[in-house]
Amino acid sequence: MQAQGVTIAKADSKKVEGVGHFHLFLDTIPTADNVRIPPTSAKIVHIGTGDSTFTFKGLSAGPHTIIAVIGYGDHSPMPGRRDTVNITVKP
Ligand SMILES: [Cu+2]
Repeated sequence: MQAQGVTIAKADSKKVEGVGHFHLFLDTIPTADNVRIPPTSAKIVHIGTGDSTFTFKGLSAGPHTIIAVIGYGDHSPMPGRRDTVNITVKP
């Protein structure tokens, strides 16, 4: 994943304009821009290390939707900073 105009960094509980980390929502509607992203679960991932890669393992065969949302260090979404990828896992 890449982000333009945003510095990807470790989650540090701070809300600094232009600095954030990736969140992935697997087959799940992302939280609204004014709602803090819930903790990591089977379908919501915070890549709070500042990395830009993540591998979902054990996905069932068939179509899936992953929505990436950049959130600030305090895990609140950056408005308008999201993108969607549709994938199909082969059996
Ligand atoms: Cu987060």
